[in-house]
Amino acid sequence: MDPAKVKELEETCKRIRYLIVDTIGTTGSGHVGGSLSAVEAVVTLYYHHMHIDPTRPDLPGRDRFVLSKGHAGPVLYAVLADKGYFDLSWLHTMNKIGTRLPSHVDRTKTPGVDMTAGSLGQGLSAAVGMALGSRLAGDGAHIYCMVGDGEIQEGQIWEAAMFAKHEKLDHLICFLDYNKQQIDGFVEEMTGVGPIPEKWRAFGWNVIECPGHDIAAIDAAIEQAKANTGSPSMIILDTVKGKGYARAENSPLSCHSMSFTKEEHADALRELEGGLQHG
Ligand SMILES: Cc1ncc(C[n+]2csc(CCOP(=O)(O)OP(=O)(O)O)c2C)c(N)n1
Ligand SMILES: [Mg+2]
Repeated sequence: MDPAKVKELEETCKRIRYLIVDTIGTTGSGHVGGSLSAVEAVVTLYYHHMHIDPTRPDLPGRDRFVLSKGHAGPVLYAVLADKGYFDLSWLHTMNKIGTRLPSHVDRTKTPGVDMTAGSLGQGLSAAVGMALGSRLAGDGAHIYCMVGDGEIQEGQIWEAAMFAKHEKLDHLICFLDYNKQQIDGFVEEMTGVGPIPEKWRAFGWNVIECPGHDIAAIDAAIEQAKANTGSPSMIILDTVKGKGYARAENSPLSCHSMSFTKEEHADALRELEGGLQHG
């Protein structure tokens, strides 16, 4: 990726972080930590890699993205709104009565959301099914998925992993948001999931370890995954939970879901607005 594009996407990430925090701040509480840790990967996908059309969310043969860690809805909503799938004003309705943006993603409610998720462990299976379906249809689509590091404690993840390799689903590219925290503690202290790369390799996946907030590195990882044949790919993103918003980033183990007073919301917007390029 050329440096100008990297710079452009870094600016996009700042805008997306602002929208995430504004969305959750307006709602009053929400999943700040795991939304902010995923920003660079979701932005690199949606603004550089995916074959999609915001004016046609149901475009046949489009690439798909399954946000298996469905509680991180705000990152996907911010990206979809910014890309024009729906009006930015929808972000201020998240989780309110009658909204089309529930806190956990729902494909029946939101244009551009490819899969419903929230019950952890299920999304990867859905992505595997999509990848198999796409291969049968011969449409050449790439199916992207993102799981959390706590989420991979779910047994269903490993059933899906085994089947994806068995079927040689090389158009399935998954990200693991390795932010080291889950809802109530550090992942390694709750039920250890390591060594993570070795486990995915043992399941036959093409494993790529990647600094998770580095756009150029994420882009290179996706390129490598796209070039790989005969096995699905797992891109392990070394990330920071709450990245880019000081109150969250500095509150390990309490930024999974945070509440916002009106004052905290205003302070957060001032902090994040400071980094935006104007004009
Ligand atoms: C099956 C299931 N069990 C429990 C939960 C409650 N829950 C929501 S988020 C979360 C922690 C997820 O941690 P991780 O996968 O590491 O996500 P991240 O750190 O990216 O937010 C849990 C336990 C759930 N949504 N689904
Ligand atoms: Mg986590």
